[in-house]
Formats: sequence, C-alpha cells, structure tokens
Amino acid sequence: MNQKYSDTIAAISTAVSSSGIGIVRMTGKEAFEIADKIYVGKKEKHLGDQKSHTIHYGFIEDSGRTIDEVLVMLMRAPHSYTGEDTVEINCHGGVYVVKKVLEILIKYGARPAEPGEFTKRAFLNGKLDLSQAEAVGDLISSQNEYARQSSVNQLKGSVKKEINEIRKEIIYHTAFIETALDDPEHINVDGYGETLKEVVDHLLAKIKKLLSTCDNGRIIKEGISTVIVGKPNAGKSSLLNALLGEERAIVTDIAGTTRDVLEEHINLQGISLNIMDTAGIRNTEDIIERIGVDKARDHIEKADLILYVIDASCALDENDREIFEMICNKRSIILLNKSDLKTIVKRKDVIDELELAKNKIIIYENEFNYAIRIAEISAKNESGIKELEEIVKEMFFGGEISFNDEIYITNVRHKAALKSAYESLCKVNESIEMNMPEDFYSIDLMDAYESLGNITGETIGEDLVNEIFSKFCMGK
Ligand SMILES: Nc1nc2c(ncn2[C@@H]2O[C@H](COP(=O)(O)OP(=O)(O)OP(=O)(O)O)[C@@H](O)[C@H]2O)c(=O)[nH]1
Ligand SMILES: [Mg+2]
Repeated sequence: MNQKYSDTIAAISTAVSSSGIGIVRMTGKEAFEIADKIYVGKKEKHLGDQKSHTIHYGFIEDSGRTIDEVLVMLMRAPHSYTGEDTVEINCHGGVYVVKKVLEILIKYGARPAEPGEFTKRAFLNGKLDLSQAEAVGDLISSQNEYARQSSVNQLKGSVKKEINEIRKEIIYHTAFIETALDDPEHINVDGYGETLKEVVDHLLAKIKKLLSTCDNGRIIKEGISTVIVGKPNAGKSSLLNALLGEERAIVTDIAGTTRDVLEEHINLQGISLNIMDTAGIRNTEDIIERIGVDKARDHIEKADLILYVIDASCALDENDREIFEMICNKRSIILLNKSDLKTIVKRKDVIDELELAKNKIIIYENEFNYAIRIAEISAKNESGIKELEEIVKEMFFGGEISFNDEIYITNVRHKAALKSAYESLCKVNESIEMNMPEDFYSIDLMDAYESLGNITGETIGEDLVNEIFSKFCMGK
C-alpha cells in the first residue's frame, strides 16, 4: 500500500456539460468506505469487499432518495492512476446529476479535489515522474496529431528515460571522484580528467541534441506562428480564407481593406498554424491604416513563418522592396498570387530582389539558415494551396516527424533545465582543461545532476510542484 495522504478527494472528471455519461472520481484511503455509504447494488453488495478493477451496476442513494443509476468502477491501491484506492462513478451526464453525486460524496467525507490533484498524487506516489505527469496535461490540451504523438511518447517515458540515463552517468562519475578523494591511498585519480572529458563530451552532445529539438517542440505544442504580409490588394485575406476553407476575412478590390490584425487557427496536415492576416504594407497618411501597418511589422519580427503574398499581375515597387528587407532573414514563403491572371512578376525577379535585400541589411553570422521558398498560387481559385501546405510541412519538419527514435522537448521548463545542465557540464570541461583539483569537477557535475532532476521532478521544490499541477484541469 502506498497511501501517503490522510484525506480522500473527489471531482467531476468529465466536461461539465450535457452528455451521455459523466464521471465522478474519488481517490484516497476512504474511497471505498464513502462509496459504500451511497451505493446500493442489486443484491446486498459492499464495494469494499469487491476485487480491484471490477465494475458494479447500481444506484446512488442519499437519505432513501435515489439520485442516479450508475456503474461504479473500483481500483485498489497501488494499481490505480493515483496509486491509491480509487472509485469512478459513471453517472448520466447531466450537469445537475454529476454535481449532485459529487456533492453527496463530499457530504459523506470526501474533500473537493484541486485542479490536477489526481495527477499530483500519482506523481508524489511514484506512479509517474514529473515529465510524464506534464505529458498528461499536454495530451489533454493537444490540438494536432504531432502534439498528441509527442505527448503520448513523453507519457510513456521517452523524456524520463533519456534524462535518467544521463543522470546515471553523471552520478557514477561523481561518486567515483568522491570515493577517490575520501580514499586516496587505494583509488588513484591520476589521468581521470581525460576519461571524464570523454564522458562529458558525450553527455554534452546528447543534451545538445535534445536542445536542438526545442524549436520544433514548441511549434508542435503551440503551433507555428504565421503572418501573412504583402502590399494592399495582393490577396492576403483571400489566402487566409482559402486556407481556412471559409469566408472569414473581408475581401474587396479596395486597397487597404484589412486594417486590424485578424488571427485564426488552422490545422494543416497534422500541424497547427496560428495564422494572422495583416493590413497591406504601404506608406500611408491614413492614421488607422498606419497603425495596422505598424502592427504588421511587429508581427513579422515575432513570427515563425512569413507568407509574403505578391500580386504577380502588377510590377514590384518600393513597398515590395521594403517588405523584402523585412522578411529576407526570416523563414518565409513568397507567394506569387493571381496566377490565374496574366502575370508579370516571375521567380527570377523575386530571387533578384531577395539578393538585393540581403546585401542591404547587416548580416549576422548564422542568420540565413532558412531557405526562402517561392510558389505560384491563385488564392481566388484556390490553386497551389495544397503545394503551399506541403512546403510548410517540409520547411518545419523535413516533411515528416519521425517519432520512433527522436524525442522532442516541448516544455519550456525542460528546456531551461537542459540549458543549465549543459552550462554546468561545460564548466566541468573547463576545470579539466585548467587542471583544477578533482573536487571542482564534482561540484559542477552535481549541479548538472540537480538541473536534470528538475525535469523528472526528483530535485524540485514543493512550490514548483504545486504551481505545475495548478495549471491542470479539474478532475485530472
Ligand atoms: N484574379 C485574382 N484575384 C484575386 C486573387 N486573390 C485575390 N484577388 C482579388 O484581389 C482583391 C484584393 O484581395 P484581398 O484578399 O482583399 O487582398 P488583401 O491583400 O487582403 O488586401 P488589403 O486587405 O487591402 O491589404 C480582391 O478583389 C480579390 O478578389 C487571385 O488569386 N486571382
Ligand atoms: Mg486584407
């Protein structure tokens, strides 16, 4: 038995809205006892006497009044989600009914659960590590196929396993150094620095690989922040509508139709795009339009992806040149729109403009990692849209995300912990290179060990644990 808590908690675990079934869940030492006070089976049946993982038909009654016809599922500690005795009552899914059943459980001794308290108990009872517990929250809030898949992998322990392996190596070498320092007569650490450096290099490479997935990890979880930009009348709003498959934005042939930023969420072949339609960029005296143009510029700065729409039936001008300068160091797709008309802007013109723009702005090292892609579309006829979707997928995930052998770090907390561990291990290498005494190595090794322990939850404070679980939904 692994029951650390004295109280028994209960909550509605399904959405509180009218539905076929609603589940009220209760976990803790007195779960069976409380359930027996309100459950009436067909025969004289005590839930407390029943086997684990069994389901029982009956009624919930209070003071001789029948409240609902139910199925009650029993799971005994430690073989339950929380690791404690757990009862799940499947009621009819009316809002009033499930609330009433919860109310009765509380009347007979349960305490209302806090958000995420079931998962918090699972974590504190050792059923899940913190990365797995966080994956439960991510899985519930996942909005696309990739987010779902990466959360499931994390829930199954992909992150936990990798982090534990790294920590195991660190602790092995720290322990060796400490033992050697305690017993210098028998254990010789001469030349140990070289061996340790090899190990640290290997661990640094592993952490670097994990860190390199963070960008895509964030995108998987939150969606690609995408901004549609271009001159007035280029067809930006028409493109948004084509991608959404509905007439969301106003489209007219009046230049300057879109004033404010319009944000929509689309699911594109399993990837989420948070897509913004912006005001056409041009020099304008109109105050409202001017504010819209400034907002568009701000969004370009922050975006993961720019869709730059060009009306290919009109010649490029100064306004386009300005946009080329804004986007030439960003992950962008340049769309030659209105391909159904006679077009005069060709791919070659775009490439020349890009070269010009790149030469004009100050180039920082590594800034031009992103290849800019060009595609012909007709937003009006919706041609070229499928190809555009393929390009987006290719640009971000090389066409396909392989989940079999790659772990994606989708959690900013994990990213910070990995960064801090990386820095500590770099310090170990510095100490080795400077021939510092061995106890210097173990201080930084232990720092790295602790940082990584934040991910699995082994070295994390109670306040942070509470904060993490408070973000969960009720009943989970
Ligand atoms: N022939 C043709 N017309 C298009 C195409 N895309 C958009 N248009 C037309 O171009 C005009 C402007 O389209 P919008 O989508 O409103 O352009 P916009 O870039 O959002 O314009 P602003 O909001 O003013 O910046 C409308 O009359 C559209 O019907 C296209 O692919 N082919
Ligand atoms: Mg518009």
